[in-house]
Amino acid sequence: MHIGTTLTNYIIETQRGIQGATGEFTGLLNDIATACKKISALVDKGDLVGVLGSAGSENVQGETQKKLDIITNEVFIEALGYNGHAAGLASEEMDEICEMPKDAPRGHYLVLFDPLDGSSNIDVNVSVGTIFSILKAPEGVKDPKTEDFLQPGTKQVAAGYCLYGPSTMMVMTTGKGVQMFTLDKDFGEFLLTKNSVQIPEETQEFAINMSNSRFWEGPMKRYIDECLAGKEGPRGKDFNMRWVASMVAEVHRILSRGGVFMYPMDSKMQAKGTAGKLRLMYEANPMSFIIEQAGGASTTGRERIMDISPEGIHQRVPVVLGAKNEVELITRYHNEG
Ligand code: AHM
Ligand code: MG
Repeated sequence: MHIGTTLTNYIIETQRGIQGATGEFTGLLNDIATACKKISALVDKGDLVGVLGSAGSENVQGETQKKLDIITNEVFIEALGYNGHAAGLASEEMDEICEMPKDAPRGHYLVLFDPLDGSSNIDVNVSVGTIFSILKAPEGVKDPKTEDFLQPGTKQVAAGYCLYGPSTMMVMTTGKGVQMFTLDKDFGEFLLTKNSVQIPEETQEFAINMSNSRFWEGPMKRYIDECLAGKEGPRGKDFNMRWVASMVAEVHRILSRGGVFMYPMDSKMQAKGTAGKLRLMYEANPMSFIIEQAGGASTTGRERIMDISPEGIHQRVPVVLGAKNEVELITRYHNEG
């Protein structure tokens, strides 16, 4: 596919390669692109249209919601609920799976999304993003229930994110590599700007919230200590560190110039009875699909993320993803205990 082609053309071409495809998948990805364009416009305008700040409510995770968390969630439901491409929707911002409009036709796909990831960044004008994961509804299921969404990441038919940064970019995979599209705001279309993105296997850059270091488990402490020891340490090279606190921006940097991202398990979470910070269905699985498709790897430290059989729609997991060799080293440290 040539650089500069539209996202719509790209999707139509991709679907042509799938036997028995009906155009529903193309329609669905177009709906997602429409939602992301709307969110991009809202994020761009920010304070001019009064969308910044707290909404004064909490989501199912007990986190304070921003006004934009709620608005962007509605944008997604509006764009995907009525066109007959999705069978069901689930959002990080909603306790239960979304009730689909009674009078609207239904498609065959399940879409899980985090409409505005990294939203703590929105009020300080730092990059945020949308993440989505697409599964097939089980055969014959017209009105999917929560358990129909609980499929391992390996079952995803597509996943992607939209990064609202200096440019708005849509990055996605349908299992045939990773493509990057940039929104041409004059033209109103996402245009292909990078084809078949690959992550270098080696890196000298890591991303982790260092303020949690005293709570980490031994293997994670060991890995970071060795990175920090630099040229004189066992790794024999100096490392650089970045932490945007916006997973979409973090993953995008790794796809663009390499690196490894970690949000590991820690004793603070253990004490609260949670199994990690990031959500398996809305964040970890879609990002793992993209990273693996770009030649990287993704694990909890102990198992491949996409192999996990989900137990709950809002389940959390530890996440280590990025450069293959680094992820393998971190996995080895976890296996050694
Ligand atoms: P959110 O979905 O509530 O925005 O939380 C997810 C975000 C990730 O984008 C980011 O990697 C992480 O939370 C940052 O967490 P912390 O503030 O603990 O560094
Ligand atoms: Mg999130």
